[in-house]
Amino acid sequence: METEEVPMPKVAVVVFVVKENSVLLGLRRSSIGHSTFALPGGHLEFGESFEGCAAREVMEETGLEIEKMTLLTVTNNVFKEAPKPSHYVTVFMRATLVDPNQSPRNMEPEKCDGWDWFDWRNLPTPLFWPLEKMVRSGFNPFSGDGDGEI
Ligand code: 8DG
Ligand code: MG
Repeated sequence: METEEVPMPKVAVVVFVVKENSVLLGLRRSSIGHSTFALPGGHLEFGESFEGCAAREVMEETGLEIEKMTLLTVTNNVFKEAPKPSHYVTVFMRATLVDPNQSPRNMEPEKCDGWDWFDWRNLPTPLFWPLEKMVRSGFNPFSGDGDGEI
């Protein structure tokens, strides 16, 4: 079909899973952002809520069960350098663990080298550039919800 040839923006939902002062990041193996640290997340499915997508993607990628999902912000990201140029409207959510003692598992090793907790004040490098851009702008996923900025 002719319309399939026209590139379209897609919607992604990604999640700051927070635990104390840390967030969960994984080293990407996908072509977009290969070898950079990124949040768990993926494509919004037809008919899905942001909260539902956040819970599903975090479970699929890390095995973690999350709760208290809230919408933080949305950014517009055009990946011109990717093998196939792509454009994502990225919805950033925040969530906490149902069981704070649960450890992440690397459920999709073809997409990620592994998950770990990183202190927000001491993030690893390089960060996936949409995340890097937010950090540089002063964005803080811990602020504005009563939990206090760190
Ligand atoms: P799916 O097919 O399982 O639904 O998707 P995925 O394979 O898990 O997709 P993804 O690449 O992890 O996420 C989709 C897009 O979201 C990604 O290509 C670009 C955008 N994106 C950002 N920032 C981040 C981020 O920090 N983490 C992730 N995972 N994706 C991000 O703009
Ligand atoms: Mg993903």
